[in-house]
Amino acid sequence: TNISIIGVPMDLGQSRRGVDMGPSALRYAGAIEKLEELDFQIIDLGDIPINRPAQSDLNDGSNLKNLKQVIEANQQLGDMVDQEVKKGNFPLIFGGDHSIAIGSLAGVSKHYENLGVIWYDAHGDLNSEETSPSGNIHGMPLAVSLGIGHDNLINISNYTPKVKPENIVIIGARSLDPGERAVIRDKGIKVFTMHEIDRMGMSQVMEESIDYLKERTDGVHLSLDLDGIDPSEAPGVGTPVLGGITYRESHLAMEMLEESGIITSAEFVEINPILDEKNKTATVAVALMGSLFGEKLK
Ligand code: DIR
Ligand code: MN
Ligand code: MN
Ligand code: MN
Repeated sequence: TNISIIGVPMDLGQSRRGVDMGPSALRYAGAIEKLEELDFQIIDLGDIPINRPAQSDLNDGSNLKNLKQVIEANQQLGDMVDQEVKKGNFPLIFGGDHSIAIGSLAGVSKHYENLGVIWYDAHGDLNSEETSPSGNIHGMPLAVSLGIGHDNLINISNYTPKVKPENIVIIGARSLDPGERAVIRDKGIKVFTMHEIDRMGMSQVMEESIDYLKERTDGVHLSLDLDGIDPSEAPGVGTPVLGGITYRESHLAMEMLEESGIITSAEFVEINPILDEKNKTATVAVALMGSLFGEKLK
C-alpha cells in the first residue's frame, strides 16, 4: 500500500497557539524520510488551508470555540481522506489539534461496516457543548463521532454516527471529566486507563485490545494524541497530564499493532512545537510511526 499524508495545521479546537505547527514539526523530524526508508510509496498531499475566524465569528455565545472554522476544516479533511481510501491508499494525518479526528473518521468510516477506533490519549475527548469545561472542540471528537454533539459537527460528510461505541478502545486515559465518565458508562466503551496499563502491563493491554477489535471490526483507525505519552518524554503538548504512557510502552504498542495488521488509517495529533524542547515530541511521534509501519521487521 501507498501512504497518503495529509497535514492539518489547525489549532482552533483549543485555546493555545502552536499546534498549527504540528505538521511542520513532524516533517522537520523526518517523518517522510522514515516512511520512505521502510519502502513505502509516499504521497504527500501537503497541508489543508485553514481559515482563521473573523472578528464577527468570535463570541457568538455558544460553548463551542471556532465552530464554523472547525466544521470547514473537517469537511475538507473528510473529503480528502475519503478520496485516498477510495484509491486504496493508507491515510496518515498530521495534526493539528485533536478536533481533526472528526474529519479523519468522517472520511474513513463510510468505507467500513464496522470501523474500529483506538483512542490513544490522556483524555476521553467525549465531551459535548453541555458537558465541556472548556468549550474546546478538541475535547469532543470521539463524542461527535458517536453522534453526540452539535448537529453540524456530527453530520460532517452527511452521515452519523461514524463509529459504534462497542468498536472503540481508549488507551492511556487519566483525565476524564464527569460527563465523559457518564458516556463511557452509558455506552459501555472499553477503556484501559493508566491503572490497567500499570497492573496488566502494556503487552497484555494491547493483546486484549487487538483481540477485541479483531473479532468485531473490519478496519481500525489509530488516533494518537501525543499527550497520551508522559510529559517527561512528550513535553510539547497543550494539555499535559502527569503519569502517562512511556516511550518504550508506546513502541511496544505500535509494534504489536503492526504485527496484528489491523490498522487501516492513523493520525498523530496535538504536537505543539512552541511548548516543546528541541522538537522532542515530534521526534517521538516519528519514532512511533517507524514502529507502526514495521521498522522492527527490517
Ligand atoms: C478537557 C481537556 N477534557 C476538555 N481535553 C483534552 O477541555 O474537554 N483533550 N485536552 O485532549
Ligand atoms: Mn485528544
Ligand atoms: Mn489529550
Ligand atoms: Mn522499536
